Amino acid sequence: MNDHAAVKAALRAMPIETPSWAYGNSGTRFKVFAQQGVPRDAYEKIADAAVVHRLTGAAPSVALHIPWDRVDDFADLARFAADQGIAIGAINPNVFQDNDYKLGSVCHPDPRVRRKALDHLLECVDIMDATGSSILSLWFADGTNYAGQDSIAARQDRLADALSQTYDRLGPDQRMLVEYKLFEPHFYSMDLPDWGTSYAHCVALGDRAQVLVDTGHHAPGTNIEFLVTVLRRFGKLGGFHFNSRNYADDDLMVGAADPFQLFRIMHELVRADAIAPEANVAFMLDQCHNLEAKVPALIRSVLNVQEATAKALLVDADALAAAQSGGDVLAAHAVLMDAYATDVRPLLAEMRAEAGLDPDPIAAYHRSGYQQRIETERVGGQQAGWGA
Ligand code: LRH
Ligand code: MN
Repeated sequence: MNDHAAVKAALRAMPIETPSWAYGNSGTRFKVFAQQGVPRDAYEKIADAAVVHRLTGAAPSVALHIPWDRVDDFADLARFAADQGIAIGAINPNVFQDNDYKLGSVCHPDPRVRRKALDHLLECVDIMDATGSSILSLWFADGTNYAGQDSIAARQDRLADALSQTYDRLGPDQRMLVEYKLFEPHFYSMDLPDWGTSYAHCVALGDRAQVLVDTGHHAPGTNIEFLVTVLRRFGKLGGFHFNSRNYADDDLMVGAADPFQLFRIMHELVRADAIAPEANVAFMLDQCHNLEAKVPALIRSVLNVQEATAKALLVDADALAAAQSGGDVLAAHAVLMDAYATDVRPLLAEMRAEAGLDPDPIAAYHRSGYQQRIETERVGGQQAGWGA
């Protein structure tokens, strides 16, 4: 069992990347409820992300989404981020909002549309060169709504072709993470519906292509920690888009809807030595704060990941191994439940205090007056959102 010092050391070495789009307005097809103080551009999103890092000490980078975060000078944006104490992380292309992409982007039947989508993916690698990012985070909305609408096999060929051309463009220190999603926005087939399809494409591409697991993208009842363990075993676990859900891709705060599932996932990662930086697993959030204030919601989310990870690091590995090899089902389960039932908040508060941080980042945020300041200052202009 890891002692408290080892738990704190492991958490201090575990960065959690926040998503720029979670700082902007978001909603559902029914309504997007705009919030006061929401950023108007990538610079303001980065300023908010820097506050999350300043208060948690655990969110040193922010992922961008293009074109939502397009700026004239990405190198300048990276310099601004550095001045704020954070870095620009994964670059997410967007080939799901242009009218041309109705029947798909890289899987579209029309080669002209496929070329347009590929050019955007390649442009995003150029942006990675400018920002110093190492991850190209790929998600495709591509799919069909009715049987027969298009050839599933032909679309796979088109997908493989675009992925391979993009892979060839990557620099030596860059990699691509391929995200999958069971359904939405298409409801008969998605061209990357599950971990198996993503895994197969990544194996075909090479070492610098790995699978991105978005925890909201599975069929209800899917044992995510199982697929994570298998992907890790084959060296294809590239990273996560953490969030939580009750029904579909709800994009709620990670650990809110199902904290026990998050703990089980982190437990398998700890067992597989996949927490340490050298494991190169990217821990990223992908959430939408449709009703709640955005910055404190992201602070809460970072804390939720830290709490689940701390509990997982406190699992008595020797007792667990003994019970498992002895076939003692109840004892083995009890070892895990003991760790899960552990209140790790005092340990994490201590870790923050030792790092010169406020033990309670949420209270610190409210005391900072930052929310009032951005609500007062950020008046006028176009609030950031998904622009759908
Ligand atoms: C798709 C997704 C993908 C992003 C988007 C913001 O549902 O998870 O990762 O591009 O959300
Ligand atoms: Mn995602």
